[in-house]
Amino acid sequence: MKTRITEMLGIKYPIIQGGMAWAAEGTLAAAVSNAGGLGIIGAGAAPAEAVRKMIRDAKALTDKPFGVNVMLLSPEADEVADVIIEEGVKVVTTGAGNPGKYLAAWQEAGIKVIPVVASATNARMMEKFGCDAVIAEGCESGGHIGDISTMPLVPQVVDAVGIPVIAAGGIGDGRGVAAALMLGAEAVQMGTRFLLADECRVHENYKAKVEKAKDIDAKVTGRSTGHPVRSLRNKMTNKYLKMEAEGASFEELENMTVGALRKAVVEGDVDNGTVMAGQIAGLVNKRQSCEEIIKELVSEAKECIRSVSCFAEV
Ligand code: TUI
Repeated sequence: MKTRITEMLGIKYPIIQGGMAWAAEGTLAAAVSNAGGLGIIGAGAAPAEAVRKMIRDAKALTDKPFGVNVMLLSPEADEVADVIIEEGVKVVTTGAGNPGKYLAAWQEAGIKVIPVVASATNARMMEKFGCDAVIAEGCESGGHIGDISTMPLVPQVVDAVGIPVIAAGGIGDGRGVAAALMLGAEAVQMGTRFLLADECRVHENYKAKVEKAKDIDAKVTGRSTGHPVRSLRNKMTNKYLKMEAEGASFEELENMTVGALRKAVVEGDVDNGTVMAGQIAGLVNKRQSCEEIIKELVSEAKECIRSVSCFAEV
């Protein structure tokens, strides 16, 4: 399964684990990289020194390449950007904004820079800035999302740029991987599936909530505030959506979500916390090691592509 992405990143399979804030630590990233994918540490809003520790944890567990996701809304982003260079990280993905101000320093350090984009226009801009690839993330994803879903987004981004495109949003098994490749993507990024990985250390209550979720359970809060976030339906989303429909103020709504991801991931309060997960959560219900997940994704995707190859003969 060679693509420009596997070649660029030095990985065996075109599978990248999403850099989920709080959930994607050094242990998960190293396990994914050891299994032949690309593991990503999610810096989220963590202080730079905490990110440095996660990077060192990953280095102790793998000699394979791994990446760090910089969440650009984080007040710590400037310091995290420096730590990534100091620690010799090879790949950076960015989310929730424009990474422009960090690009020159990262590129000078030889880091591959792969921003998440939510539109073809944004992808074109990232290519012009000199980014190495883009992740086209559809709004099926968990967490902070854009407006366009994966099926229309990926081919439009593929047509808009010459750099390789990684598809994300709504991909949970080998069928999704095969479909993304059909749309012109050269790798996939998956978050929700890795929440149930043995090496992912989110609270047991969080895992159980993802395991039990149905297709309709992934809701979007914050459309009115300009910070739309997809998470699993619970007491918090019910209250938030009711207040949002009643026209609550930006401050009232934002206050409900401050620290809420940590509450769910670390404390296991999946009623009042934010249980970020994508629309594919309904399909994600197996506890497996990262190695089992990646092996299964690859064999399913291959089987899927073989099963439709008859179309090439007519
Ligand atoms: O970043 C994500 N997903 C995230 S970040 C996050 S942390 C958080 N915690 C609490 C509240 C809010 C966030 C949780 N999930 N995905 C990548 C992503 N980036 N999705 C969409 C975008 C995006 C959107 C607009 C990227 C760029 C963009 O515009 C670029 C520009 O020029 O501003």
